[in-house]
Amino acid sequence: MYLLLFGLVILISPATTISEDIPPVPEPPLPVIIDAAISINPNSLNLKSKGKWITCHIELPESYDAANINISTILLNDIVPAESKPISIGDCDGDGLNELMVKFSRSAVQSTIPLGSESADITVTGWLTDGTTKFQGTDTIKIVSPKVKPLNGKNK
Ligand SMILES: [Ca+2]
Repeated sequence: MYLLLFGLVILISPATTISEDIPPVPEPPLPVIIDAAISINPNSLNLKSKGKWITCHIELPESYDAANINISTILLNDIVPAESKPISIGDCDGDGLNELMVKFSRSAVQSTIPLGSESADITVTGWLTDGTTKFQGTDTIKIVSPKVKPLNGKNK
């Protein structure tokens, strides 16, 4: 019992001192994270293709508007930033919710995909202009690797 009381005194006294001397520092608000529907095009990536861009449509849940996405905060697989243009806003699939269309450098996206992958999860994140809401969503794409010739190259 004595030990328990002693412990309580130790626990309580520093906290009391702090609350009297130093005003509490307000913590930055945690982001509100919302799920976005991500659609990557092409959804089959041929590593031999010479295409320059990957196109991505981002649709936010109801009560959010994709027009409020802060373009400069968009990242693909945590690394690749969205190009600042071209962008467009519209409801391509006609479900009443706007999608934001952005583009990413195809070579930069490919560099995030491990060699030999047959498919890859593409995760896109970003912030809304309110500065407190973050969206994230994932699309899975197929990877078409160039055919590798056998080392000895001999035909039977
Ligand atoms: Ca839509």
